[in-house]
Amino acid sequence: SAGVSFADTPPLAVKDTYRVGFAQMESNNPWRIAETKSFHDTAKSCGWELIATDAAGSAAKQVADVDSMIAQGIDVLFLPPREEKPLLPAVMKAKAAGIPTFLIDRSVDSNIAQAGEHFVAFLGSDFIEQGNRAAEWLIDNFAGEKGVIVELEGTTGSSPANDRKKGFDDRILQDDRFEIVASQTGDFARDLGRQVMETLLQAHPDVNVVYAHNDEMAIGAIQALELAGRKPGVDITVVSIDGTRDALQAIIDGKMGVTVESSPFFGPLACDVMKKYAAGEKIPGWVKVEDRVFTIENAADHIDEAY
Ligand code: GZL
Repeated sequence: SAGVSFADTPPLAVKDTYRVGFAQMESNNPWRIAETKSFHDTAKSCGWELIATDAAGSAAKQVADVDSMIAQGIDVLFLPPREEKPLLPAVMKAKAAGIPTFLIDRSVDSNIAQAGEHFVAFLGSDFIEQGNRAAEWLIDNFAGEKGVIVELEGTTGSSPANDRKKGFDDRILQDDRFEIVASQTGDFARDLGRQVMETLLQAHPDVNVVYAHNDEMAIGAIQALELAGRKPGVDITVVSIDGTRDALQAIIDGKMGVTVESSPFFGPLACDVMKKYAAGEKIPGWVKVEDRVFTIENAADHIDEAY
Protein backbone atom coordinates (compact mmCIF):
# COMPACT_ATOMS: atom_id res chain seq x y z
CA SER A 1 0.00 0.00 0.00
CA ALA A 2 1.17 3.61 -0.60
CA GLY A 3 1.24 4.54 3.07
CA VAL A 4 -0.75 4.61 6.27
CA SER A 5 -3.59 7.06 6.83
CA PHE A 6 -3.33 7.90 10.51
CA ALA A 7 -7.07 8.03 10.94
CA ASP A 8 -7.03 4.23 10.86
CA THR A 9 -4.16 3.30 13.16
CA PRO A 10 -3.58 4.64 16.67
CA PRO A 11 -1.16 7.60 16.96
CA LEU A 12 2.15 7.34 18.78
CA ALA A 13 3.49 10.43 20.53
CA VAL A 14 7.18 11.34 20.30
CA LYS A 15 8.64 10.51 23.74
CA ASP A 16 12.05 10.03 25.31
CA THR A 17 11.11 6.56 26.48
CA TYR A 18 8.46 4.17 25.23
CA ARG A 19 6.87 1.27 27.06
CA VAL A 20 7.32 -1.34 24.35
CA GLY A 21 5.61 -4.74 24.28
CA PHE A 22 7.52 -7.52 22.52
CA ALA A 23 5.43 -10.73 22.61
CA GLN A 24 7.80 -13.43 21.30
CA MET A 25 6.26 -16.75 20.19
CA GLU A 26 9.02 -19.17 21.33
CA SER A 27 12.77 -19.49 21.91
CA ASN A 28 13.37 -23.02 20.67
CA ASN A 29 15.82 -22.25 17.87
CA PRO A 30 18.81 -20.00 17.09
CA TRP A 31 16.69 -17.82 14.80
CA ARG A 32 14.20 -16.95 17.54
CA ILE A 33 16.97 -16.41 20.09
CA ALA A 34 18.82 -14.07 17.70
CA GLU A 35 15.64 -12.07 17.05
CA THR A 36 14.87 -11.65 20.75
CA LYS A 37 18.48 -10.61 21.45
CA SER A 38 18.22 -8.04 18.64
CA PHE A 39 15.28 -6.38 20.43
CA HIS A 40 17.04 -6.37 23.80
CA ASP A 41 20.22 -5.00 22.24
CA THR A 42 18.26 -2.16 20.61
CA ALA A 43 16.18 -1.20 23.66
CA LYS A 44 18.60 1.19 25.36
CA SER A 45 19.58 3.14 22.24
CA CYS A 46 15.95 3.39 21.12
CA GLY A 47 14.55 4.53 24.48
CA TRP A 48 12.50 1.38 24.96
CA GLU A 49 11.37 0.13 28.33
CA LEU A 50 10.95 -3.40 26.97
CA ILE A 51 8.21 -5.68 28.29
CA ALA A 52 9.16 -9.00 26.68
CA THR A 53 7.27 -12.31 26.94
CA ASP A 54 7.80 -15.80 25.48
CA ALA A 55 4.80 -17.94 24.53
CA ALA A 56 6.83 -21.22 24.41
CA GLY A 57 5.30 -22.21 21.07
CA SER A 58 1.66 -21.65 22.01
CA ALA A 59 -0.42 -19.24 19.90
CA ALA A 60 -3.03 -19.12 22.65
CA LYS A 61 -0.41 -18.11 25.22
CA GLN A 62 0.95 -15.50 22.82
CA VAL A 63 -2.55 -13.95 22.68
CA ALA A 64 -2.74 -14.06 26.49
CA ASP A 65 0.70 -12.45 26.74
CA VAL A 66 -0.50 -9.57 24.55
CA ASP A 67 -3.62 -9.23 26.72
CA SER A 68 -1.49 -8.84 29.83
CA MET A 69 0.78 -6.28 28.17
CA ILE A 70 -2.25 -4.23 27.18
CA ALA A 71 -3.50 -4.43 30.77
CA GLN A 72 -0.08 -3.29 32.04
CA GLY A 73 -0.15 -0.36 29.62
CA ILE A 74 2.21 -0.18 26.66
CA ASP A 75 2.76 2.57 24.10
CA VAL A 76 3.51 0.28 21.15
CA LEU A 77 3.38 -3.45 20.37
CA PHE A 78 5.89 -5.47 18.33
CA LEU A 79 4.29 -8.83 17.58
CA PRO A 80 5.77 -11.80 15.63
CA PRO A 81 2.47 -13.73 15.20
CA ARG A 82 3.12 -17.49 15.43
CA GLU A 83 0.17 -18.38 13.20
CA GLU A 84 -1.90 -16.28 10.78
CA LYS A 85 -5.38 -16.85 12.24
CA PRO A 86 -5.00 -17.54 16.01
CA LEU A 87 -3.14 -14.25 16.56
CA LEU A 88 -5.87 -12.08 15.00
CA PRO A 89 -7.54 -11.45 18.42
CA ALA A 90 -4.26 -9.99 19.72
CA VAL A 91 -4.08 -7.57 16.77
CA MET A 92 -7.71 -6.54 17.20
CA LYS A 93 -7.40 -6.04 20.98
CA ALA A 94 -4.29 -3.87 20.61
CA LYS A 95 -6.06 -1.70 18.06
CA ALA A 96 -9.14 -1.44 20.26
CA ALA A 97 -6.87 -0.37 23.13
CA GLY A 98 -5.38 2.39 20.95
CA ILE A 99 -1.94 0.73 20.77
CA PRO A 100 -0.12 0.91 17.41
CA THR A 101 1.05 -2.57 16.42
CA PHE A 102 3.91 -3.57 14.13
CA LEU A 103 3.95 -7.20 12.95
CA ILE A 104 7.49 -8.58 13.01
CA ASP A 105 8.82 -11.41 10.79
CA ARG A 106 5.44 -13.06 10.23
CA SER A 107 2.03 -11.69 9.35
CA VAL A 108 -1.62 -12.46 10.06
CA ASP A 109 -4.51 -13.44 7.78
CA SER A 110 -4.78 -10.48 5.41
CA ASN A 111 -8.41 -11.30 4.61
CA ILE A 112 -9.27 -10.24 8.15
CA ALA A 113 -6.61 -7.72 9.18
CA GLN A 114 -4.83 -5.21 6.94
CA ALA A 115 -1.83 -2.93 7.34
CA GLY A 116 -2.85 0.69 7.74
CA GLU A 117 -6.16 -0.37 9.27
CA HIS A 118 -5.71 -2.99 12.01
CA PHE A 119 -1.94 -2.73 12.45
CA VAL A 120 0.57 -0.17 11.20
CA ALA A 121 2.82 -2.40 9.09
CA PHE A 122 4.41 -5.82 8.56
CA LEU A 123 8.20 -5.75 8.84
CA GLY A 124 9.65 -8.84 7.21
CA SER A 125 10.97 -10.80 4.27
CA ASP A 126 9.14 -11.87 1.13
CA PHE A 127 8.63 -15.58 1.84
CA ILE A 128 7.22 -16.31 -1.63
CA GLU A 129 10.39 -14.81 -3.11
CA GLN A 130 12.51 -16.92 -0.73
CA GLY A 131 10.73 -20.06 -1.97
CA ASN A 132 11.21 -18.93 -5.58
CA ARG A 133 14.94 -18.37 -5.00
CA ALA A 134 15.38 -21.78 -3.37
CA ALA A 135 13.69 -23.38 -6.39
CA GLU A 136 15.73 -21.34 -8.84
CA TRP A 137 18.98 -22.42 -7.21
CA LEU A 138 17.85 -26.05 -7.49
CA ILE A 139 16.85 -25.66 -11.15
CA ASP A 140 20.23 -24.10 -11.91
CA ASN A 141 22.37 -26.50 -9.87
CA PHE A 142 20.70 -29.91 -9.80
CA ALA A 143 22.72 -32.21 -12.07
CA GLY A 144 20.44 -35.27 -11.98
CA GLU A 145 17.90 -36.47 -14.53
CA LYS A 146 15.05 -36.60 -12.03
CA GLY A 147 14.60 -34.65 -8.78
CA VAL A 148 12.52 -36.57 -6.22
CA ILE A 149 11.75 -33.94 -3.58
CA VAL A 150 10.74 -34.27 0.08
CA GLU A 151 9.55 -30.95 1.56
CA LEU A 152 9.80 -30.16 5.29
CA GLU A 153 7.23 -27.47 6.03
CA GLY A 154 7.43 -24.86 8.75
CA THR A 155 4.85 -24.26 11.48
CA THR A 156 1.39 -25.12 10.17
CA GLY A 157 -0.65 -21.96 9.60
CA SER A 158 2.30 -19.59 9.77
CA SER A 159 2.84 -17.09 6.96
CA PRO A 160 6.44 -18.20 6.24
CA ALA A 161 5.35 -21.84 5.93
CA ASN A 162 2.42 -20.97 3.66
CA ASP A 163 4.43 -18.68 1.41
CA ARG A 164 7.70 -20.64 1.30
CA LYS A 165 5.62 -23.60 0.14
CA LYS A 166 3.75 -21.55 -2.45
CA GLY A 167 6.90 -19.84 -3.74
CA PHE A 168 8.92 -23.04 -4.05
CA ASP A 169 6.22 -25.41 -5.32
CA ASP A 170 4.91 -23.02 -7.98
CA ARG A 171 8.44 -22.43 -9.31
CA ILE A 172 9.92 -25.94 -9.13
CA LEU A 173 6.97 -27.63 -10.80
CA GLN A 174 7.62 -25.51 -13.90
CA ASP A 175 10.64 -27.81 -14.47
CA ASP A 176 9.38 -31.30 -15.32
CA ARG A 177 12.53 -32.97 -13.96
CA PHE A 178 11.14 -32.44 -10.45
CA GLU A 179 8.41 -34.12 -8.43
CA ILE A 180 7.43 -33.41 -4.80
CA VAL A 181 6.65 -36.87 -3.36
CA ALA A 182 5.98 -35.79 0.23
CA SER A 183 5.47 -32.55 2.18
CA GLN A 184 5.09 -32.56 5.95
CA THR A 185 5.55 -30.10 8.81
CA GLY A 186 8.59 -30.23 11.08
CA ASP A 187 7.33 -27.10 12.92
CA PHE A 188 10.58 -25.22 12.11
CA ALA A 189 12.25 -27.45 14.75
CA ARG A 190 15.51 -29.42 14.35
CA ASP A 191 14.51 -32.58 16.18
CA LEU A 192 11.07 -32.86 14.62
CA GLY A 193 12.67 -32.19 11.25
CA ARG A 194 14.99 -35.12 11.88
CA GLN A 195 12.12 -37.41 12.93
CA VAL A 196 9.97 -36.45 9.94
CA MET A 197 12.91 -36.98 7.58
CA GLU A 198 13.51 -40.47 9.04
CA THR A 199 9.86 -41.37 8.38
CA LEU A 200 9.78 -39.91 4.88
CA LEU A 201 13.07 -41.59 3.98
CA GLN A 202 11.50 -44.97 4.79
CA ALA A 203 8.50 -44.19 2.60
CA HIS A 204 10.54 -42.62 -0.22
CA PRO A 205 14.02 -44.24 -0.39
CA ASP A 206 14.43 -42.76 -3.88
CA VAL A 207 14.38 -39.18 -2.53
CA ASN A 208 17.36 -37.16 -3.82
CA VAL A 209 16.32 -33.61 -2.88
CA VAL A 210 15.25 -32.15 0.49
CA TYR A 211 13.64 -28.68 0.61
CA ALA A 212 13.38 -27.44 4.20
CA HIS A 213 11.50 -24.23 5.10
CA ASN A 214 14.25 -23.42 7.60
CA ASP A 215 17.83 -24.39 8.48
CA GLU A 216 16.93 -26.04 11.78
CA MET A 217 14.81 -28.65 10.00
CA ALA A 218 17.45 -28.96 7.24
CA ILE A 219 20.14 -29.73 9.83
CA GLY A 220 17.82 -32.28 11.43
CA ALA A 221 17.22 -33.83 8.01
CA ILE A 222 20.97 -34.03 7.38
CA GLN A 223 21.35 -35.92 10.69
CA ALA A 224 18.61 -38.36 9.64
CA LEU A 225 20.18 -38.88 6.22
CA GLU A 226 23.63 -39.57 7.65
CA LEU A 227 22.18 -41.96 10.24
CA ALA A 228 20.62 -43.83 7.30
CA GLY A 229 23.94 -44.05 5.51
CA ARG A 230 23.11 -41.41 2.90
CA LYS A 231 25.63 -38.71 1.89
CA PRO A 232 23.98 -35.25 1.98
CA GLY A 233 25.59 -33.08 -0.69
CA VAL A 234 26.70 -36.14 -2.63
CA ASP A 235 23.69 -38.41 -3.24
CA ILE A 236 21.05 -35.98 -1.95
CA THR A 237 20.75 -32.21 -2.44
CA VAL A 238 19.63 -30.12 0.56
CA VAL A 239 18.01 -26.70 -0.02
CA SER A 240 17.05 -24.43 2.87
CA ILE A 241 16.21 -20.94 4.18
CA ASP A 242 17.45 -18.70 7.06
CA GLY A 243 21.29 -18.48 6.98
CA THR A 244 22.19 -19.75 10.48
CA ARG A 245 25.77 -20.50 11.46
CA ASP A 246 25.17 -24.27 11.42
CA ALA A 247 23.70 -24.02 7.92
CA LEU A 248 26.65 -21.98 6.60
CA GLN A 249 28.98 -24.58 8.13
CA ALA A 250 26.99 -27.38 6.45
CA ILE A 251 27.39 -25.55 3.13
CA ILE A 252 31.15 -25.20 3.70
CA ASP A 253 31.26 -28.93 4.57
CA GLY A 254 29.48 -29.72 1.29
CA LYS A 255 26.35 -31.14 2.96
CA MET A 256 23.92 -28.32 2.07
CA GLY A 257 23.64 -26.67 -1.34
CA VAL A 258 22.04 -23.33 -0.52
CA THR A 259 20.32 -21.36 2.21
CA VAL A 260 18.30 -18.27 1.29
CA GLU A 261 18.80 -15.63 3.99
CA SER A 262 15.89 -14.66 6.24
CA SER A 263 17.40 -12.18 8.67
CA PRO A 264 16.31 -12.31 12.34
CA PHE A 265 17.90 -8.97 13.26
CA PHE A 266 14.71 -6.90 13.52
CA GLY A 267 15.60 -4.66 16.49
CA PRO A 268 17.17 -1.72 14.62
CA LEU A 269 14.55 -1.79 11.86
CA ALA A 270 11.72 -1.84 14.42
CA CYS A 271 13.29 1.17 16.18
CA ASP A 272 13.68 3.11 12.92
CA VAL A 273 10.11 2.44 11.75
CA MET A 274 8.60 3.18 15.16
CA LYS A 275 10.38 6.55 15.37
CA LYS A 276 9.34 7.49 11.84
CA TYR A 277 5.74 6.61 12.67
CA ALA A 278 5.86 8.71 15.86
CA ALA A 279 7.31 11.60 13.86
CA GLY A 280 4.29 11.48 11.52
CA GLU A 281 5.96 9.87 8.50
CA LYS A 282 3.87 7.64 6.26
CA ILE A 283 4.86 3.99 6.74
CA PRO A 284 4.35 1.48 3.89
CA GLY A 285 2.05 -1.39 4.88
CA TRP A 286 4.95 -3.79 4.20
CA VAL A 287 8.45 -2.75 5.23
CA LYS A 288 10.26 -5.38 3.18
CA VAL A 289 13.55 -6.91 4.34
CA GLU A 290 15.93 -7.79 1.47
CA ASP A 291 17.67 -11.17 1.74
CA ARG A 292 20.88 -12.64 0.28
CA VAL A 293 21.57 -16.18 -0.97
CA PHE A 294 24.35 -18.22 0.66
CA THR A 295 26.12 -20.99 -1.29
CA ILE A 296 29.60 -22.57 -1.39
CA GLU A 297 30.74 -19.40 -3.20
CA ASN A 298 30.13 -17.06 -0.23
CA ALA A 299 29.24 -19.04 2.94
CA ALA A 300 32.74 -18.67 4.42
CA ASP A 301 32.57 -14.87 3.94
CA HIS A 302 29.43 -14.60 6.08
CA ILE A 303 29.80 -17.24 8.80
CA ASP A 304 31.34 -14.79 11.28
CA GLU A 305 28.21 -12.58 11.26
CA ALA A 306 25.89 -15.59 11.49
CA TYR A 307 23.94 -16.61 14.61
C1 GZL B 1 10.95 -16.06 9.37
C2 GZL B 1 10.60 -16.67 10.72
C3 GZL B 1 10.86 -18.15 10.76
C4 GZL B 1 12.31 -18.56 10.50
C5 GZL B 1 12.37 -19.82 11.30
O1 GZL B 1 10.69 -14.68 9.40
O2 GZL B 1 9.23 -16.46 11.01
O3 GZL B 1 10.57 -18.62 12.08
O4 GZL B 1 12.60 -18.77 9.14
C6 GZL B 1 11.68 -19.36 12.57
O5 GZL B 1 13.65 -20.30 11.53
O6 GZL B 1 11.26 -20.42 13.34
